[in-house]
Amino acid sequence: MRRALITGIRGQDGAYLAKFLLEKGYEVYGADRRSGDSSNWRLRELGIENDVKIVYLDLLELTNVMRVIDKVKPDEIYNLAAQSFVKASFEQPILTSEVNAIGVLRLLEAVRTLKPDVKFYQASTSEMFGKVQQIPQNEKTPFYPRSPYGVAKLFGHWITVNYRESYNIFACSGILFNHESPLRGLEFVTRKITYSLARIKYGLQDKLILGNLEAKRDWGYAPEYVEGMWLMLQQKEPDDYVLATGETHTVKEFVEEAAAVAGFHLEWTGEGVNTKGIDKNTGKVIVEVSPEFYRPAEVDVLVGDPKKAKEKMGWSPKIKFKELVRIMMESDLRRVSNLVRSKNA
Ligand code: NDP
Ligand code: GDR
Repeated sequence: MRRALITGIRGQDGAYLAKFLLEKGYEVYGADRRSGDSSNWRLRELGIENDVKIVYLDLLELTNVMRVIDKVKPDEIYNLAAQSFVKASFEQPILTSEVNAIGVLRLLEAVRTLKPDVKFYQASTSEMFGKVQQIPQNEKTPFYPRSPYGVAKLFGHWITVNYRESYNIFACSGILFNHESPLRGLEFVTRKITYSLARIKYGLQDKLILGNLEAKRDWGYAPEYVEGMWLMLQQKEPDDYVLATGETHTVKEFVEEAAAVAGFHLEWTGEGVNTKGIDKNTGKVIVEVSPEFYRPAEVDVLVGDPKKAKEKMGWSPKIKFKELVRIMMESDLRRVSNLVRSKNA
């Protein structure tokens, strides 16, 4: 039985990857940093809460990381743990770098010392492209990160490449574009949109307040992306791959599509921070913009080219923008409706 260690087990990708690997027959160890709210809700929603073996691991502490690697002796490590919210990285740049940059190095040092034959996956990101030099972006596109998050992840990417080249470790860096799902954290724009619109629909909230509506992202479906992570570690040679859909849409388009699924009849007025989204069914303003949600430096447009992943690993995403929005919006409508029903019961 192959044994996998997943850091970031309580995050979106950790949960989907754990489910995927359990279905493949792996023994799955999930590394939890024991934060105040070590909530199991994602593992519970996927029905695997009791199937994952939890170990305590914080990427900030080298001795802790070493003991876990020594104890678990995994065949594969998926390093998904990170301070993953780009906006917060402007407020916590040092913590973000400790976790997202030096944290990767701590893991790799532990691997080099204790388990050099492990297969290692690093969760890299399209945020490393930042101020885009080329459209679409592929594995050869130059990097120009635009946030402390992106800069720290770039270190994580290069140190992974460096340990592969220096010590012959089977280390892969997956450069993943945004991927979403009903298990996405509420701070990220897609889930914020679908959850807020569902709450507005059921009378629990008046408005959805967003930042930059013009940013463009290449949004895919998380369960398909975790399969791509696993495929990288099953190849003959370690390498780096872009996973993306190849489509890009604005935040505004995401709101429009989600609003339509939720049964609103959205009409826009104004521009920039004065933009308002009015529901024509009721005449009420349901979307507004606030500078509070803008970032000091923005990544304007991301669109990935997943050609290499398709040619070398046979990976290609099936769920594209419209279907993704529908899945997320319908899931949040169900969630909020159940909540309202249980409150009224
Ligand atoms: P989440 O934010 O949902 O999950 C990240 C996890 O990392 C959380 O469970 C968090 O723990 C854990 N974590 C944070 N700090 C530490 C630490 N010091 N030590 C150990 N664990 C820690 O992220 P996603 O699942 O969305 O993303 C997974 C990875 O992929 C991240 O590295 C992210 O940066 C990267 N990525 C994500 C993309 C996406 O679109 N989702 C795209 C490209 C890359 P806790 O639960 O306690 O907060
Ligand atoms: P991102 O995701 O920064 O791409 O990082 P996020 O959903 O936070 O932002 C996407 C875009 O939407 C704009 N935006 C808003 N964002 C948030 N969160 N809240 C708002 O109210 C809002 N209004 C507009 C943002 O400015 C941005 O342009 C995600 C994370 O999962 C990273 O960990 C991962 O590496 C990248 O995706 C790929």
